[in-house]
Amino acid sequence: MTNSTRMAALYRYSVPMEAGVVLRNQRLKTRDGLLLHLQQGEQQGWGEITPLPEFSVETLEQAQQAALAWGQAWVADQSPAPTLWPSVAFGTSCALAELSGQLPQQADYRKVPLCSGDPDELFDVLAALPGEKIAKVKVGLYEAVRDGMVVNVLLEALPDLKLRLDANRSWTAAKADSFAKYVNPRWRDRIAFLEEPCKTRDESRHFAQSQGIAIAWDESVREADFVVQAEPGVAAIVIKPTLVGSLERCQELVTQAHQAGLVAVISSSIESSLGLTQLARIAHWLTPDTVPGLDTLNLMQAQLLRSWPDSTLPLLQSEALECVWRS
Ligand code: OSB
Ligand code: MG
Repeated sequence: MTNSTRMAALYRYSVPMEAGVVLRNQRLKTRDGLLLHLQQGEQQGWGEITPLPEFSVETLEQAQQAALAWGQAWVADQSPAPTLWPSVAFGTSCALAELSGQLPQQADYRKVPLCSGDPDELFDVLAALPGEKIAKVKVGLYEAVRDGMVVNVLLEALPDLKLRLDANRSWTAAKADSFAKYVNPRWRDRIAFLEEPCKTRDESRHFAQSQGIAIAWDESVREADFVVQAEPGVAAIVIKPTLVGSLERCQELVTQAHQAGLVAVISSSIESSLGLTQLARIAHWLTPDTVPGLDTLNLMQAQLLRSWPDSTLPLLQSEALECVWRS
């Protein structure tokens, strides 16, 4: 065996979720995904391939087939054709970047805590946050008026607080305006951004300009006709690598965002701790000035292979995973 022999393995995992994690129309009982392990000589690299139900275009079965074909070609030292599925492109490119040493070790483990909007809970969470007091609240799940009042109360009660909000395109223009009506104009610049307020991009643009609340693109970033550009009222783009694709594509989006004067936020698609810690490294590498949106580990009941600092969740090793292919 020469020093450069390539070996690979693909593992499948299924980790129970906390009760009540709902994605759009579906309750997520377990998080099911794949971990790819590449070895070449002394080098090795891992990558996570975990399509997100309701968000990814590919199913886990499709991703598994594509990952297997990619792995077989890689081991045979053919240049594997670039894979089409975003989750596979992300996981394979991460494994290669670890193998080659391209992905730096240093990570940004700061959190933007995902909050329910309960002010008492948020007080405790923020008291424990070192540095920048920034939290993320999902809106659009209940009445827009109620969301507006909650946001207003939080900003009024906590003068150092900044908020990221996320409506996941749930509002009509009228609903979005009824939200804004309850947010005191004096606090609006402490909303770092509101992700995708309205059903269409044009409605969201109009909302941002007329209400003086900055918005961010998330879902839009993955649409075929999306172009990264400076626009009035747009502050940021959210990059979810598992949904976007290869590390190279993510780098390109970050560069374009920074050139346009936009913030780029690396964010989770509910990966395991393996993928999440890689996202923290990617964030430190590509977006060192921006706190990434990675507060999803606690939605899961276990960690895989690598632990997130200070997490108390049990850590499972590769022996606990199902090996679906080994070269
Ligand atoms: O809507 O941004 C979303 C996670 C999975 C699927 C969709 C979303 C999310 C998050 C991740 O909100 C956490 C974050 O961005 O801070
Ligand atoms: Mg979002």
